[in-house]
Amino acid sequence: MPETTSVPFSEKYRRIATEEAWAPQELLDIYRDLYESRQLDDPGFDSLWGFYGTSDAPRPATVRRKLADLDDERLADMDAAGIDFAILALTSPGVQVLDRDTAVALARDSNDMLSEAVTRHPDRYAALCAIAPQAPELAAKEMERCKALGFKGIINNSHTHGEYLSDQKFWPIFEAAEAMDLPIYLHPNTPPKSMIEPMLEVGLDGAIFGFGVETGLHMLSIITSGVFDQFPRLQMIIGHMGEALPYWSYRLDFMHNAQVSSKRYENLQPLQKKVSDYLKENVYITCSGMAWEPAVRFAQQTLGVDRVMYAMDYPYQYVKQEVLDMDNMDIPDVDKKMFYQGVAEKVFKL
Ligand code: 1DF
Ligand code: MN
Repeated sequence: MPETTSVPFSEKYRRIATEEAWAPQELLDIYRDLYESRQLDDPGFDSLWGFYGTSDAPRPATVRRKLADLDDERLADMDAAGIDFAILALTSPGVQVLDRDTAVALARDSNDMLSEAVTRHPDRYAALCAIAPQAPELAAKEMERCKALGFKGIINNSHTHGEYLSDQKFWPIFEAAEAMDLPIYLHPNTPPKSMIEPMLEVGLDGAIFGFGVETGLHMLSIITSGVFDQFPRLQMIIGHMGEALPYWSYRLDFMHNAQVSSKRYENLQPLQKKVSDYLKENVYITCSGMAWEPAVRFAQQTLGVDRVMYAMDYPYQYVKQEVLDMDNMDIPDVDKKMFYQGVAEKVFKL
């Protein structure tokens, strides 16, 4: 099909896009300085923001401009793609690469800016609350403040300085999210230094593959560390069609049981349920970057129609044609409405 110039809004459903990135100019400036000073010892950050933050090639320059816009350009792009409503979140790695105090302050500032944008355009936007996992108790406080401001969930951009939320020191974040009934979107980050080297060597560390490997591992380790046994009502969201986990779930169930029953690892302990049960009961997935009918249908089949929703991943993957491809999927209209609208309305309480 030819690339369309504009996609009409649908009368059958509201199209809700659920992984839509933004960044205040202030944060983009910080990223540029961090990259240029090479302070971080984080080759993934340097790879990602060395590119998006400084390249003058058309795609990164456009991404930078669109990230910082929360008004005319973004709304015009949504109109042209037939996107009714966007769930906005601070782009990766958010404040998670910063030192603790700067991260806490900037999470708060960026949440205030995003809240103002939602107030300006309440019929087009809802927001996820950015947190600094570097300070879990303060993150829980910020979540409470954001909940009062009308935020619909939390954004966490995968690892924080190489550390994972499966580590119990971060569990106050899960406890607070469960208590406040706020879903946590576990968005990709670049792989940490300890993981990235062979990916960087071949240029596959980014969104093409490295993101998915890193975030899939992170989600899986949250499951296997027993987070959902401790916090059974907690709900999380992962993009990119579940970062491949739905496709793996049969093997995950078999191997988890096999390794646990033979006591192979001290840190792989029995769970109350099968790994795939947590995917079906505690995890929602979005099709960000993977608007591909066979994958959507597979995910709906394995997780359930009530667990799979639409996301565009604007501005990184702004492709109007994908909306038409999703409209034309050979699935029942009720399921399509769930995909575009119903699941998002439920998980984010829109
Ligand atoms: C990219 C992709 C960058 C995604 C992102 O944030 C991002 C990219 C910095 O293409 O480099 O959110 N994504 O989710 O696929
Ligand atoms: Mn994304």
